[in-house]
Amino acid sequence: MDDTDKAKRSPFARRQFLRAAGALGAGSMIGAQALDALAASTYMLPIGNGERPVLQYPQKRPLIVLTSRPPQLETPFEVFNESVITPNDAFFVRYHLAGVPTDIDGDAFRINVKGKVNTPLTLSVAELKKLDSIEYVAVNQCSGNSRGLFNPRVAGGQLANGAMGNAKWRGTPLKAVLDKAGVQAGAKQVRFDGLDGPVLPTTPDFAKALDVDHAMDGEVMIAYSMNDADLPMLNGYPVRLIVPGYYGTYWVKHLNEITVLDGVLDNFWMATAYRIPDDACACVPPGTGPKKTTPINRFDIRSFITSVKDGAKVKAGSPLHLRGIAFDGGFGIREVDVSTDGGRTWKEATLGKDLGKYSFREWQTTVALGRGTHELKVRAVNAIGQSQPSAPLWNPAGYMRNVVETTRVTAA
Ligand SMILES: Nc1nc2c(c(=O)[nH]1)N[C@H]1C(S)=C(S)[C@@H](COP(=O)(O)O)O[C@H]1N2
Ligand SMILES: [Mo]
Repeated sequence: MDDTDKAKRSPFARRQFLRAAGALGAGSMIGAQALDALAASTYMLPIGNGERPVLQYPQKRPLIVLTSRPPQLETPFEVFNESVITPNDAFFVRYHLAGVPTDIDGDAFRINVKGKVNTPLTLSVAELKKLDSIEYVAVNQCSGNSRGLFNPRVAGGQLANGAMGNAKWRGTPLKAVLDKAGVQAGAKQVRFDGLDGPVLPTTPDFAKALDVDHAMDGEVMIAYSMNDADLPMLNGYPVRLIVPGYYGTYWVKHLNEITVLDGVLDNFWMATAYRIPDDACACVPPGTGPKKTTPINRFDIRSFITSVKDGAKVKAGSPLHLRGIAFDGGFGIREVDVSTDGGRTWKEATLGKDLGKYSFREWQTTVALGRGTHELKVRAVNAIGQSQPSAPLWNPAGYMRNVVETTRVTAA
């Protein structure tokens, strides 16, 4: 089968997929039998060795499995063309440690606030909901989203572009909680820890920290609602931290411990992992290591065509409607341009509804392609003039890919 045929096929291995979905029944928990059936189903990611099992976890539709212990699930890219908001049941899942909670009593759950505060607090979710509330749409993206596209390849989860999602979050500003507790003078950072933990005592517990000023900016949120519903268990039920514009690593799930520190958190997850080269591009020459690193922070700017797949066959001469999404670290998308000639010339696309500076921004345009193969490209510019590189930047952890992506199509 040639490349074009391959691309025309659904990336789901369809016959097995349907059989597997049937075996599950309606919205059920996963039984051993259903698991066996689903394991037969696969999805082909557009990366080397990209064949992955597809499994349905509780509260989720079938998603692409990177690892099952702990669950790391990628969203099929088709979902991003269906709506600008990523449905809860399609939202990606990332955990580090195998001690993942599967059953949390939301009424019994407590959030402890301690450390350098005047009044330590123990809050139930009901009490949290009585404080101020805020709501906004924001993208959550894993630092290693698209890592599988790095060249030279790097170690770590080989993800395609589906470790991101856009949701409407509602919750209590972290500032309201910290004000209630009273942050003491000399506080430097706030540490966030969730209910999940390591299975082995030698594995470092997953905890992250933000500087106090950031934690108190009024936007960082303890969210109890995602797209007008409770958070799915796998996305942090009953509450998680939302750090808009920042990589998902800070968005601590099942958040049950908030500790105000008078120093800088020096654990594995801050001091060793999730660090990027401390330079303007967060990059180093391929194959080399950075001299100095800094904790990963804001998203860089990205854009995608969602309506046409790499390798697709389209009709020559007639109007081809293109659409997609763009987002950045919170300045907001100002412009999206599309090229049909490999980046030689660009045409400005029409932006869709503005759902806020932290959201995916929809774009669309219409092009016509003559007979032959074409390289479609899309690039975004944000409100402060940042754009995407035309050649990929590299770093050894495989973070922050944001090259102008290329979609090859054949018009006939
Ligand atoms: N408690 C907890 N929170 C966590 C993690 C984790 O392992 N445990 N992983 C983080 C990382 S690296 C990412 S990318 C996001 C993913 O959020 P999601 O699983 O809701 O998509 O959760 C973050 N919060
Ligand atoms: Mo992540």
